[in-house]
Amino acid sequence: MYTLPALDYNYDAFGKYISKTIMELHHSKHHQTYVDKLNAALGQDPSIQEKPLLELLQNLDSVPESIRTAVRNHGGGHYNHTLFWKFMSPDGGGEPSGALADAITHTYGSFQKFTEEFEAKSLAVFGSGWAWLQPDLSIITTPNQDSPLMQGGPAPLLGLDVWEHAYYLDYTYKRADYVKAWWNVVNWQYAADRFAHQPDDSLLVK
Ligand code: MN3
Repeated sequence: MYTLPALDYNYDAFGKYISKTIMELHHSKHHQTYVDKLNAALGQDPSIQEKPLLELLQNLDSVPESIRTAVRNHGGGHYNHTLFWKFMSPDGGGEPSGALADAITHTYGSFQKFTEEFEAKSLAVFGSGWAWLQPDLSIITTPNQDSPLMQGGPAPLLGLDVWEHAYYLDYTYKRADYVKAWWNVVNWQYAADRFAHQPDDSLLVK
C-alpha cells in the first residue's frame, strides 16, 4: 500500500506565491486521491503488487490492461506529486549554483533564457500536464499525470505541475503568473543534487 508522503514544510510555507489553501487541497485531497486510487487499482491484481511502482511506470505494457490506465494516471500522479513537493522549499528561489548552473548556462546561454524557455513550454501544455527539466537539460512536457519515465526517459531534475488545481484559486486562468511566481519557491539545491547524482526515486515513492 502506498501512502501520502509528509511535506518537509507547512502548508503556509510559500506565502503569496502558493497559498495555504492550494497547498492543503493539493496535498491532502488531490495527492491523497491519487494514492487511494492507485492502491485500489493494485488491489485488483495481486500479481503486480510486488513490483515497485517506478518499474510499472517504466513498463506500462506489463501492467494488466484492466488496471493499466488507473496505474498510469494515479501511479503517475503519486510519483509526480511526491517529486513536486521536494522540488519546492521555503528557502527556495534564486538561481542554481555549481555544476547545474554551468550546464544550464552552457545549454541555454543564460539562466534567464532557460526560465523563458521553461515558461514557454509550461504555457504550451494544452489542458493538464507537467513541464520537466531533464538530466540532459532538455525541457519536456507530459500530458495528464504521465511521467518522463513512461517515455523511456530518466527521472527529472525538476518539474512543474500546470494542472489548474495547482494554481486556479490563486491565479485564476493566469497560468503565466503562476509559472513566474513558482521560480521563487524552486528548490535548486535539490535539483542540483539530482543532477550531480542520479537519484533513486524508488526510495522516495512509498
Ligand atoms: Mn497536481
